[in-house]
Amino acid sequence: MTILDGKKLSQKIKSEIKKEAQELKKEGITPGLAVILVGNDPASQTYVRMKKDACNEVGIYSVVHEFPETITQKELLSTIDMINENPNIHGLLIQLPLPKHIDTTKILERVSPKKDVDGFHPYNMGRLVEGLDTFAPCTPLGVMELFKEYNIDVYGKDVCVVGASNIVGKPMWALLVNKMATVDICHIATKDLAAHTKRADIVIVGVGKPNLITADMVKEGVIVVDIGINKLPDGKLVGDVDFENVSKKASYITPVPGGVGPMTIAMLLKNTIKAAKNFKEAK
Ligand code: L34
Repeated sequence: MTILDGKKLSQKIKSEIKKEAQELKKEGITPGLAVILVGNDPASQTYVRMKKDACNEVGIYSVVHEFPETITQKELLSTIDMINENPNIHGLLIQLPLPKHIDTTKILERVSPKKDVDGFHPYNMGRLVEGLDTFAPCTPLGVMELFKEYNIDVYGKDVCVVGASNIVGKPMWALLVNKMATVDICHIATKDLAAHTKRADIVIVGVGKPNLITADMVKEGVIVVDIGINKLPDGKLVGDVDFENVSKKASYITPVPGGVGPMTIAMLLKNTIKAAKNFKEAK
């Protein structure tokens, strides 16, 4: 059993990105990222702080726009318009989830597709499905990067993706199908989840339910990617997979923490560099 070590790979990617940021600076462009954070959800605050720290580490300029839970949709839209116009900012992300009174789709559609480093704009999602150059969402992109690092070729493999969200499951499906995997997407209405996971060469799960995937649900030698992040009452961080038992059957498995999470952040940096390069070329 090999651990898919996202923490280690993210460090390696960050050192490459640092060099690219330096190159861009020599050419007169400091890559810049803006993050919009609404409300005071502790997990969102943690992730945004981690994103800012990662930017500092690699030499990407970053600004966090923090707003109270009570911000209106109109105010949020005008902030996005302002950032879209700012030539020093190449990437913009709105940390999710947003408060209930805000129409998330409307907000995400306002982000310039050129600055959409999260890849959540329908324009970029459409390009992703068509296999065109685009910004792919950071979490599924990080999973593909882990596969590449460990020489896992998804061509012709049976992959089961558990979770059909717009930010994880659906873009994960697109990235895998574009690499010629056969992909099952399972979700809350799936009749027999185990029937799907059992026949899969690769199981990728991002639902937010501790111990959803147990050892009896996977085949011997399976590759398991755990995107779930759950905080137990005692403060311990776990994924959606019963790691202790599933790891005994797996050939490769990601840990939580230290698996997909750090890769998400590394891919955000990568997408920001890409946005800055695109900006440079368009000048
Ligand atoms: N717009 N909203 C937008 N983009 C995103 O890409 C995200 N996400 C998800 C929540 N909302 C978002 C993130 O950034 C989840 N997420 C995220 C990012 C990083 C980590 C986890 C989730 C991460 O690095 N986790 C660490 C543990 C961190 C801890 O100690 O809490 C890990 O090792 O898994």
